Amino acid sequence: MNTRTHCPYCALQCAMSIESGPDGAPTARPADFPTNRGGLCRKGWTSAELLHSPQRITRPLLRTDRSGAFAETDWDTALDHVAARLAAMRAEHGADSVAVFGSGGLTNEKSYLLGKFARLALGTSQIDYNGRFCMSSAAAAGNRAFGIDRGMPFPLPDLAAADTVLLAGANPAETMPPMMGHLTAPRLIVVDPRRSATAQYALDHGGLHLAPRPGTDAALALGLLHAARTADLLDTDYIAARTTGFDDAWRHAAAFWPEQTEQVTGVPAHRVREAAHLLGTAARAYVLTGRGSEQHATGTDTVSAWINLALALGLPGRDGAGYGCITGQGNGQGGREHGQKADQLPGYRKIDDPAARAHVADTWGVDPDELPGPGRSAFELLDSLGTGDGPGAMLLLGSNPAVSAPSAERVRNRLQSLDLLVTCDFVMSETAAMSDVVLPVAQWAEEEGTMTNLEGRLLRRRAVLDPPEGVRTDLQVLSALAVRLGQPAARFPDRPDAVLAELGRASAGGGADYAGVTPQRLDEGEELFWPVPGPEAGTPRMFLDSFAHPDGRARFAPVSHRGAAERPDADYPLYATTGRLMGHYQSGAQTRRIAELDAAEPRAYVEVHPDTGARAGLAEGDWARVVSRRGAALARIRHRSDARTDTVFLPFHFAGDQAANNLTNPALDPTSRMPEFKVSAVRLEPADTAPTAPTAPTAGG
Ligand SMILES: Nc1nc2c(c(=O)[nH]1)N[C@H]1C(S)=C(S)[C@@H](COP(=O)(O)OP(=O)(O)OC[C@H]3O[C@@H](n4cnc5c(=O)[nH]c(N)nc54)[C@H](O)[C@@H]3O)O[C@H]1N2
Ligand SMILES: Nc1nc2c(c(=O)[nH]1)N[C@H]1C(S)=C(S)[C@@H](COP(=O)(O)OP(=O)(O)OC[C@H]3O[C@@H](n4cnc5c(=O)[nH]c(N)nc54)[C@H](O)[C@@H]3O)O[C@H]1N2
Ligand code: SF4
Ligand SMILES: [Mo]
Repeated sequence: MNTRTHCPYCALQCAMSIESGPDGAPTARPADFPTNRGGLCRKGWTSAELLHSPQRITRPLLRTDRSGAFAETDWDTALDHVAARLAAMRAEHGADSVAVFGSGGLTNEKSYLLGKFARLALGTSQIDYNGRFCMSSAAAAGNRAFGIDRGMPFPLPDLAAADTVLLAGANPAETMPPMMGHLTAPRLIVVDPRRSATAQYALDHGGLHLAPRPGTDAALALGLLHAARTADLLDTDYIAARTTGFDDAWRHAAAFWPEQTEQVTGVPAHRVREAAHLLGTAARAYVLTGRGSEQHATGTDTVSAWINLALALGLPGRDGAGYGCITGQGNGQGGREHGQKADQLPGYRKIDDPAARAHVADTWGVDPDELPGPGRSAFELLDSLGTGDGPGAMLLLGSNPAVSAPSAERVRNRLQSLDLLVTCDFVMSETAAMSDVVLPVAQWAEEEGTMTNLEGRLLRRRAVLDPPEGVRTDLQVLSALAVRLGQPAARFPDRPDAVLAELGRASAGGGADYAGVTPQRLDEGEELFWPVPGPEAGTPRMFLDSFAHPDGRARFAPVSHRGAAERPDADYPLYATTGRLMGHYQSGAQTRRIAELDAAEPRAYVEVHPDTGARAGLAEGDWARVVSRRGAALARIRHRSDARTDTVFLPFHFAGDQAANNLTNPALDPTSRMPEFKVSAVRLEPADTAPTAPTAPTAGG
């Protein structure tokens, strides 16, 4: 049996080995790999605990009455029940009455098979996934500028040779700690309304922290472009030779001279000039964006504004320079390529492109007319559930939207109104706890699969343990359901290698081409960055010769600053922004069940400037109600004297009445359909009660 695999959590996909601890229980240890170089964060170190947690679900759970308790059942009963209910729903209300919700945490094989399951076994167009909440704005802006979306078009270790790196809305010191080993550039510029751990690191190492008002990054990027041009720092040869559209883009930036930029963003004009100088005079510079810049109703244009800056300085497609978006979930990159998205077929193909439909239908052995068209985006899909228009049943893998979706109370009501909710999970997440059927699945270290990390690097997660008895893999569940829904078994293989081989064929010739990826090549340690169209080497650095648009040029986007969908006013005078802590992952479904992580941060808190707290009559440690137009979250006051006085910050890892998403605004970006997780207008009030919700529901309740 192998011992080496990769972490279950984020897109860095740190390598680890699973060893037998002193008590015989599996324990994770770091292993060497180019992204983590023998490091792990706290979540990685403790990740093996969930493999043998008493909170693990190991039997299918079923209930016929949503208000009643779950009963354990056998697999045949559970799968027969689910297939019969789905088939009945489809017969009565049509194929689109059944929805599928997937995840950027799923392996490439699962993502691919899930998309195929939706389109063929269910015939539904109603599939989307949680990556819509994560990567969609950066993906849309990357496609627009470069003609293809590979978040980081260069290997991470390239960053070590940089002179200047600008990080906009990313906090890797907490979200990807081993990545800090690559961020050794003498000048780090961190753009974050908060003095995040990464911003503090930059200040401690001779860099800059620019702290704009939440939702004003586009203005700051335009201002930096303005300042760089005024100081004659633009790469005019590159602009002429490798891009189109500069003049139109410049027309929007022309209004953002540094003093005007200060007005809109609050970043002092001299800091704007200083940052432009550091970036523009560096021989090797990178611009990187994270969710802080992207999770806005203007996220696509905001990322475009950052890319415009990078293009004007001549960075993308040059060795030792570039633009990249820092992908989030374990398979945030691969998960957005192989057909879980509402508008997509495998290989990053568009579902409304006749040639793409013909290629994929041919691989699947069906007529192109059998493939449904595009469906609804994640929030729109969740918001339509159980309404007259929307699906009445949903199958969900790898997400916990009862906690992580915007305006979560509204989403919980929609989930509650479904006729049938089926969740595949290994723990009783808040969403699983609302389901009719919970199917217990294997965890990362118990099954084989490939992932595509934040650099577009393919890697193989190996099974290092057997799953507990009674547990099946997601692929086995999808295959068994497909057969019960009348599909030929050969069309839904449940062996990961067979699915990968088919994925390779389906993606061949597409943007994200995996045709040449094989388990053998990965096992032999070959470094494969997509596209990998055949037996030749992959593509570690993209765009060195040309961009992926037909004319080979990158495109400036003519974008301006629009600002947040909701601004503070007399009733809701503060900005609330949300994000992550080092010790919890996402909705917390996994990490709140790990003793050490739960003990470190067991409850929600809200970071406030002491003066802001005092104005609301709140002191350090008090329980506050943070109230927006959507709802309220309970959180304990945590003072930060370095915080902006107009902005509070809440981590979104907690559930029930401590869920930050009770507040958040589902205003969607017009292009990417990304919700505005990073800006809500709120007020603070003393809470009259401490929270009531259990932080972690257990099996059965
Ligand atoms: N510990 C931990 N690590 C994780 C995860 C986790 O849940 N926990 N999740 C993984 C996933 S899926 C993702 S997507 C990544 C996300 O990784 P990051 O993007 O680093 O994470 P966030 O904390 O969401 O946001 C980063 C920063 O954006 C700032 N911000 C808020 N509003 C604005 C704004 O208007 N402008 C700017 N410039 N910044 C703003 C926040 O203060 C925050 O410090 O992390 C991955 N790694
Ligand atoms: N306010 C606010 N909200 C946010 C964000 C924010 O910054 N602020 N960030 C957004 C972002 S970037 C993201 S990525 C989302 C993430 O939020 P979610 O989509 O809720 O992701 P997780 O919490 O990771 O939920 C994963 C669930 O699937 C299970 N799971 C894990 N792996 C597998 C698997 O292989 N198979 C199956 N069947 N189940 C599995 C886990 O046990 C867990 O219950 O949250 C978004 N929500
Ligand atoms: S940085 Fe990401 S991949 Fe690495 S150990 Fe932490 S959670 Fe796992
Ligand atoms: Mo994410």
